[in-house]
Amino acid sequence: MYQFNKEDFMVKKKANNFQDIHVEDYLAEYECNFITSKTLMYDYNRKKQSLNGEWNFAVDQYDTCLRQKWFLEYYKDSQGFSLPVDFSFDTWPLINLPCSWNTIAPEFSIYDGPMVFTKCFNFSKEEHQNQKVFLKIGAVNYTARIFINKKYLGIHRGGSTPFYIDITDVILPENRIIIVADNTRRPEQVPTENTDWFNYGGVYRDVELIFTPEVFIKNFNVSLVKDNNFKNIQTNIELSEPVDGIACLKIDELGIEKQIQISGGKGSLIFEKENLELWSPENPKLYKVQIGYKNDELCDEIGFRQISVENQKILLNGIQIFLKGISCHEESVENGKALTDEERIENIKIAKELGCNFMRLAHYPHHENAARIADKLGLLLWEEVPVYWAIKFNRPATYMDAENQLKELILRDQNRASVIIWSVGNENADTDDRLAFMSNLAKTAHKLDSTRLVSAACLVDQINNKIADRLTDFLDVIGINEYYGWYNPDFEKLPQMLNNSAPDKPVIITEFGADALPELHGSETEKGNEEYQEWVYKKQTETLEKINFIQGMTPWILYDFRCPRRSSSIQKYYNRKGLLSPDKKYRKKAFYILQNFYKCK
Ligand code: GCB
Repeated sequence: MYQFNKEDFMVKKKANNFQDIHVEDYLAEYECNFITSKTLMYDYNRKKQSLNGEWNFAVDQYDTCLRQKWFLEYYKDSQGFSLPVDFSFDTWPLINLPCSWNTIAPEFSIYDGPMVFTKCFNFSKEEHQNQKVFLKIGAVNYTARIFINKKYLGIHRGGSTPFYIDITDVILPENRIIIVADNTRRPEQVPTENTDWFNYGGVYRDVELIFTPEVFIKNFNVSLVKDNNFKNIQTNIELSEPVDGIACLKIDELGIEKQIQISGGKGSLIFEKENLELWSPENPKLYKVQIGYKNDELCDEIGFRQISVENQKILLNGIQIFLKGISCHEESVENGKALTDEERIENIKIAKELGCNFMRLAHYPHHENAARIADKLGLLLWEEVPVYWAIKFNRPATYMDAENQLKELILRDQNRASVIIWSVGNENADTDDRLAFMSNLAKTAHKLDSTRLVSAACLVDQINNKIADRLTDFLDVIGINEYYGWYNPDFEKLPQMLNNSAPDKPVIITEFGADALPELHGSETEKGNEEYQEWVYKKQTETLEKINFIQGMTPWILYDFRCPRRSSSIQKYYNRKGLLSPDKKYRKKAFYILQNFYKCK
């Protein structure tokens, strides 16, 4: 691990009076130790110590923590004189992590920028002898720089995926951890600075220590082989070290106990099991699966199902399925992006009440529990990375960032039966750079996971009014966002667009919709009220129903969400295309149109 020493911070003097406040490129020192998907590990049901709860924090608008290296905690100079410092870690105000800082007090409600969090914690070496210790941070939006005990550990980019750092060699009986979380929107990030959702800040998913044996099971997957036989199970195991040995897979309920040869830290096995009870939304059957290697044992609940496409059809377990879906952002009025499990369950229950068997988790990876809950409650999922609108498609580092987020998502959720589609992005203009960027993402997703479908939410070719996006050649299912009746006022262009299109793959209408202020009523020709939204839903569903290649839909969106771009008197900084009010207490009229449509489908 790279470690700073004091000399690293002694800036080469350019003038006799040069000081650290004059360093323009102060961030360069922290552009090393990238924490990526390579460190991602399976931690479900592992021994843990939570670091959630009270942390001290300070807004650090000018990034002074990084500029002045507060983490070194120099309170005294070499002669022992007390220095004036610009921080006071332990008397800063307290915040309860995880949370979105925007929801804790009005003064932070629209703050974008760096925020510093610090906490002291104890650790017992005796209790964890011969174990490795990892720090896991569930998500920080967007850039996180981590310091422990005066050492810089690394940087993670990407606001919605977990990351892990091996801290075995730096953890002490008494520790100070510092996280500098920076949600500044920047054009080169993924997503870029312009999105149609609110840019929450903070350490908004769990912070915890994970304990493992010296050599441990880093990742594994268990799934059905995609061969239409529904009886062949495959498993792949990766250990933390390139060792040889035997791992063991057990599924007691099925009487399965298999040995897996490990060589160079990796092992795979395919075996047959008749009469598997397959997972589906109607029957979300999960089996308890145990994987062991020497003194390491992992346990998870895993469902077996096959998702495939055949010409223009989508098949679940070999049977054609129409994906009755709804899109959903990760947001709640009370908690911002830091939803509780109860709120996640509520979202799925409302989707079920609507008649859904499918949900699009837009536009970035939601919490890993969303898929765990969907596994249990029986809901198919579309998961997405925030390659949204105008990304810097010609910038290699931006590609690496996007690809890393995709890999972190896939590795995190690879055992979730509910997840059937990886989406590599949303609404991007069909340029050569974008094609190269997103087709590479699609190839990466296929390479990492041959058991799921790959898609993207594409735009309609507006000039020719048809589905004609070059990216679709690289996708298994085509997602199409269309707003006929809303942004595109001439509704009759929708049937024309569908007529003009002849996709050779299934299409999911990944978005349609209209804004409606909850409880605002009026005529169905007047935009912004519930009757207009209801009219759009009626027209859309009537039209889409007749089209063979349309195999699903995820209208935009389950409930209204915060949106800084939207300042009209109806919007009031909300996107009002929800079928429910932001607090989910009120169902708009269009809710019942979609519910009825799904009931009859
Ligand atoms: C879209 C975007 C979505 C927006 C929505 C809208 O096409 O994919 O993020 O929120 O339209 O309401 O304009």
